[in-house]
Amino acid sequence: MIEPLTGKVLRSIRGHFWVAAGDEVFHCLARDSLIKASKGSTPLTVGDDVRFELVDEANREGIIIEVLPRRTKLSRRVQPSSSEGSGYEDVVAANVDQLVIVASVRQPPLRPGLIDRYLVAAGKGGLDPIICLNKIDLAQPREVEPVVEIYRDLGYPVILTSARSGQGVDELRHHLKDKISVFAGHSGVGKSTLLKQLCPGIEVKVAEVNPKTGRGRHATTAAQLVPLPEGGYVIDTPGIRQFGLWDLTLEDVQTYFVEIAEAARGCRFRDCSHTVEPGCAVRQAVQQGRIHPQRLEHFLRLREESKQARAF
Ligand SMILES: Nc1nc2c(ncn2[C@@H]2O[C@H](COP(=O)(O)OP(=O)(O)OP(=O)(O)O)[C@@H](O)[C@H]2O)c(=O)[nH]1
Ligand SMILES: [Mg+2]
Ligand SMILES: [Zn+2]
Repeated sequence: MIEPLTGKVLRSIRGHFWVAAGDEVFHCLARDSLIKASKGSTPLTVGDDVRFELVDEANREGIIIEVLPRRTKLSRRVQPSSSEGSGYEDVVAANVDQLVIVASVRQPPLRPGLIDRYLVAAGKGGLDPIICLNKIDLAQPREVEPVVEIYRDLGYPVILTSARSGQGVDELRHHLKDKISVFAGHSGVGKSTLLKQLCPGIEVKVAEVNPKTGRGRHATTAAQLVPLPEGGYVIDTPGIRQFGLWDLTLEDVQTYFVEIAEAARGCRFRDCSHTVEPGCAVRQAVQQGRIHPQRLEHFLRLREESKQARAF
């Protein structure tokens, strides 16, 4: 009997997994018990480290028998099909070091609310966030500057790129070297086009944004892990329409809006809601320009969402 091999899931499509081990890629299925044990969450995802047994060595086919513990994960909430229940957890990628939040400044338009959601998801999942504002060839610098300033002031790396002209791609490459990073964002923001710039010669599908709706066309349909020429990996993911946070608690919202968490320590009331109370240090910081009003708005929105999620 051959010892099981250890490998990394590169791609997962409807119960089929492509697992890299050494220099080879194996096509694997998963043992039924693994699927059952996952209790509705994603049993196996891109980036998972797995143990598998060879079924057919010549054809490089195997069966996954164990998923090793996940170091980090990027999860999202999938809406339930009926109004009952709170949906289920979709683990988009596992064992990733960094979340590259890709947004475009135009076509589709910039949506800072989504950036703030992803920052919470990164914090919860143990990933370091990087914000990549793409398509800067389509905007004036002064349109982008206010957004750059919000996030740089918070200490997050913000990279301005044009996957079309190549501007900023070297800086992005520098941040990705020797790390495992996942690209996430709306459809059409240019995730796959950036990947093409990073890995010349790679074959990935990209599609024009619909000029009528300004929306992407969901060119990428499954996540996949791609090695970078200079070391490290990138996981390209399908664009999302909405990003629901899985298992969002009040504490998460209070922790991962870092500047609000810090200012809140100065509020007169410990359970201050930062809306109407006297002596609210958060609202004061907003008035003094130390916290961006939009961040407080998104904080309040996500806090509401966390309460609703608990109500199920
Ligand atoms: N002007 C301009 N267009 C870009 C840039 N980056 C990507 N595009 C275009 O935007 C469109 C969408 O790009 P994709 O790379 O398919 O976007 P995606 O984020 O991978 O989209 P999904 O796979 O659907 O999630 C394509 O027509 C690209 O050529 C850029 O920096 N500037
Ligand atoms: Mg894509
Ligand atoms: Zn307050």
